[in-house]
Amino acid sequence: VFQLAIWSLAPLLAAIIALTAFLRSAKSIQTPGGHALRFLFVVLFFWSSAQFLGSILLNTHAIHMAAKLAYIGIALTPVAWFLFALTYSQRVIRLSRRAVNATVIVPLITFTLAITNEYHGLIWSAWQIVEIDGHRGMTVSHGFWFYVHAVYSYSIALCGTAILTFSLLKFRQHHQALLAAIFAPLIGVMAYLFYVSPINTSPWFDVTVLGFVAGVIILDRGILQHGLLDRTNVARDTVVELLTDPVLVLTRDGEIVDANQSALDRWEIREQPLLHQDIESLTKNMPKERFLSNASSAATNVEVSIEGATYEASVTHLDLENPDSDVSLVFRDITERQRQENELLAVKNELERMAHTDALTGMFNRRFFMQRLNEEFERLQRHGSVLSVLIFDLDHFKRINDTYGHDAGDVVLMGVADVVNEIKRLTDIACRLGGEEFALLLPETDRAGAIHLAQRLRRGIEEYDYSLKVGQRLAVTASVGVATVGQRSKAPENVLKVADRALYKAKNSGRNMVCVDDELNS
Ligand code: GH3
Ligand code: MG
Ligand code: MG
Repeated sequence: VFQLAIWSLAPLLAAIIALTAFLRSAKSIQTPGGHALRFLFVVLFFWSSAQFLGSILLNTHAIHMAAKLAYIGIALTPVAWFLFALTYSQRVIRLSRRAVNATVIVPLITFTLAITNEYHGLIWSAWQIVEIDGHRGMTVSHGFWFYVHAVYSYSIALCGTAILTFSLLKFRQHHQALLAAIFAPLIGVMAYLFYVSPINTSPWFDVTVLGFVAGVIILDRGILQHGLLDRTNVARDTVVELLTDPVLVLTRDGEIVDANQSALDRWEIREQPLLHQDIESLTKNMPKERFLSNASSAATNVEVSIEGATYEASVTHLDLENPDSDVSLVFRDITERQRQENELLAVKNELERMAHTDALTGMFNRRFFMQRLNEEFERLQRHGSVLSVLIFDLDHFKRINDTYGHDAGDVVLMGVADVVNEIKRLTDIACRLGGEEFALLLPETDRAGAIHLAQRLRRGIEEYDYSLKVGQRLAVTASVGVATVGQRSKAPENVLKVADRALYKAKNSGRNMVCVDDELNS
């Protein structure tokens, strides 16, 4: 019933390897291409085991049957290869389910025709059982459909290889995996060419399937060893792809060589694809050196504006050891954050301004005055020099309010603020202490200077034309108290009290005048 010959070894070996590979590949099922790879092992197993059976059987009918069954594997192997390429490099092209299903139509026809060959001879136009070299086997002439099948198989296998090559080119570090992808089917083709070449003198020495199995195993190793089918790597790849932050990969020359979906969705314009553009076509006026020269093994952040949005780009070398390696940019859109920060800053500035200004006159308020007074004292004690303070209070202001109304009083207060701002120097701090009482802090100003300024102020208030705003001629005057302190003053913080006392004296001495407190030694 059986015959044993050395020729059976090749398909037997192929069947064992394919089966083992299938069983061992159970873990890779989760990774892209994993299903198709297992499918490839299965169809190769069918092919090789059917061929093995055919080579050990003696019964004519059984040999025919084995040859027919082998066709399920022969016809599906190129499709399985194509599907592996397609699903492995999922981002290169996407085919619809229908298109994928359509790829098995020709193999199914081929298999059906092989099974029913007796009725039409479309696969084998003639076959005969011969005995050569003491081995019984089948020799055939091919029918029409066989050539359809052959053309289809080589075309689809070539497509698969092209897709895989293209996808691996994107992972430019993985040369070995790339070579494996190209050589895997080539080994099978070479094995087939050897089988039909004149070098091979035996019609039984068919190593085709073994060649294909070997090719796929090499591919499996090549890809697995370089982590391309490794689950964590694929997971990382998927994470980058799903990340809502745009990610770009640049060469050292600033050419964009990879972009995740988010970057494509955001920046790709139909007429101008993102890939192979210079990064400056995106960043416009920002030179690419900002990214490239800042790239280091530790991520550095570069702020960049692209199409009206502001991003913080985290820049990293892809190969930590090689400063000439590609550079990855992960962009975080900080437009909204920046807008909020600016808004908050504006609010903070406004609050700060409000906290130290008086609403009616726009002068500083008492709080700010006290703060500046303390600062000026500290400076005075460290660096010496001299400092004066004026306090002035409008005379009989109650009467103005009573006679012309509170609003008129307010207008007078604003007029006084105008006078003060007109007269004071830039470094002087003017404030409304409250009511109709004001103070001026005069750094680097001695007693004589302070008195001089106080007199100008008193005259200014008296001469100012409040009628422009109030509508009638008003007599407004003020009394001014002056205090001056030097570095060696015993209690400089008392300067306000001293000035207040001088003011009190001015009020008591008839108003509309400037007084200095005599007890003060500067
Ligand atoms: P003198 O200082 O010369 O002794 O007399 P005076 O009338 O100015 O004295 P007093 O300090 O008693 O009166 C202050 C008045 O200032 C009381 C109040 O009617 C008025 N006043 C205080 N704050 C304001 C303000 O914001 N607007 C207006 N219109 N009046 C104010
Ligand atoms: Mg007053
Ligand atoms: Mg008063």
